[in-house]
Amino acid sequence: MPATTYKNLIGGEWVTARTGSTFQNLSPANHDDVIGIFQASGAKDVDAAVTAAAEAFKSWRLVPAPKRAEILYRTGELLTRRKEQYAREMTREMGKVLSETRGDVQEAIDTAYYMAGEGRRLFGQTTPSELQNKFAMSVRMPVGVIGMIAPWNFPMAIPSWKLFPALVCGNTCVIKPAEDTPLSTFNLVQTLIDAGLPPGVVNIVTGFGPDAGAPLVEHPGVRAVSFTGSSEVGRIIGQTAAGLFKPCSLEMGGKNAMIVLDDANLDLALDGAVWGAFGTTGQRCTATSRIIVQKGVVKEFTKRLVERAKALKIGDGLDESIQMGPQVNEQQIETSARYCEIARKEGAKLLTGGRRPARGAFGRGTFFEPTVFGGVKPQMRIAQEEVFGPVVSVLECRSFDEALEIANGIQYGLSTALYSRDVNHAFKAMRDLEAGITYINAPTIGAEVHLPFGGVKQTGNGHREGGTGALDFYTTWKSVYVDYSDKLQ
Ligand code: TXE
Repeated sequence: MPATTYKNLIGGEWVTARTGSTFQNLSPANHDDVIGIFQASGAKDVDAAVTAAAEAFKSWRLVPAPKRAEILYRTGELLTRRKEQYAREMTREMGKVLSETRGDVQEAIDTAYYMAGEGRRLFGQTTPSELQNKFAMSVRMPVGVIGMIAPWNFPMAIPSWKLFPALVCGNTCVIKPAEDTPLSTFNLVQTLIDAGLPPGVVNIVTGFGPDAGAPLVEHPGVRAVSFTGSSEVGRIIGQTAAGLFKPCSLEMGGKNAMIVLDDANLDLALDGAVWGAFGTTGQRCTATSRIIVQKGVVKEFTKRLVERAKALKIGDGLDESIQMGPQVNEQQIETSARYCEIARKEGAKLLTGGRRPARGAFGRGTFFEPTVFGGVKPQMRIAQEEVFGPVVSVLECRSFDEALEIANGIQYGLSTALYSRDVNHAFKAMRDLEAGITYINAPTIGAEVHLPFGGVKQTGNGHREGGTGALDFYTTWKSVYVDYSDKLQ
């Protein structure tokens, strides 16, 4: 069967790119299964999409927020019905196992319902005025056209974190999905359309970062930019947006620490470590990549972690018995292999994995073995830099205070976890770990959509997705004074 060609969505019409170029998207599990042919767009396509979004904004901003919210609610209902189909398509295009892609779609459903609820809140404030017979309030206004640039690791959840709050607040959007996972964005946006979203309110432009992403950031009609991806690209986008005085939300890397103290429930900590390090094949910004283990249990913990890593069944995520799928593309495999080499040279001990599995059953799929390094020191690059693959480091510490120092000794600050039965340690960890998220006796992954998501230090620039914090990015405050004194007071 010939591969399906997907077009850009601009002003409610499906159109080919003005560049005349396309690209093919292949499944990472085998590199034979063609997911589809997508438009390799350029600046002119972006311009057309932004123009359509600006036109749609004129009427969308006037639709009452509870009515906008009804479309999101229906989107949640339709996604629920389509969950299995979309999860399967996501596994094919991105690689992570079915149980996880079902979770990814579920997160979009949860976000749809949560943000639908916000349509009846979007609270502003009333404030006393300094003067008699004068009323003062601050109200939330939509920002305008929002440019969104998405990554591939949560191909439906992350676009939903951006689109749904933006829409309920009355903005219109142009989204550029990651080149590895455009299909899931199409599925999400098609669902919005089926739920009643008017033409032009969401526009999709597919293509590569510098060709389609950069013009979106630079476009004068785009009033704010929301980006999730690498630190390198985040820095470029942040600098461009700053030069244009454009609000910009950046969510980037992590090097997330899990601390395991001598008094921890080791079985629970091991479950958390395996899930945190190898879930999504380690390709989460919240993935557990450093496990800081206290001296008394480090030997036993490491031995059992290696056994668990070796026992993981890897393969095509469409097979329900598979526990870890491929990495998303060749570049990610090369990054994992490169960091394993760096770690070895720095003196870390490779305990298992560290390579692609022998081709055989894996064909041309981009697989990498679950990898554990022991004897890692805090200053080694493997303990400092994001790998974004199934590679985890074990570091030994003598005390809780030393564990905190190691955990905080990095440039990132996204997620952290503490495994301990000591309530004092739990509260100190909550207070002292420099991170946007801290879990106590739970893995570093597992965010819920109604809580703020984001990090400190170089993980981001202070904005939060999820929770009501998202509304702060997608609205701007207007102060309104109503003087009913009939005179200049
Ligand atoms: O990210 P990129 P990649 C990290 C992770 C991973 C690394 C590389 O460490 O190994 O990034 O992944 C678009 N102007 N994360 O190369 O390049 C691009 O088309 C505008 C962490 O996939 O940052 C895509 O849509 N846009 C992360 C998006 O940016 C540009 C999730 C992300 O791609 C652009 C993914 C440009 N100049 C990767 N260049 C997380 N925080 O979860 C690229 N893009």
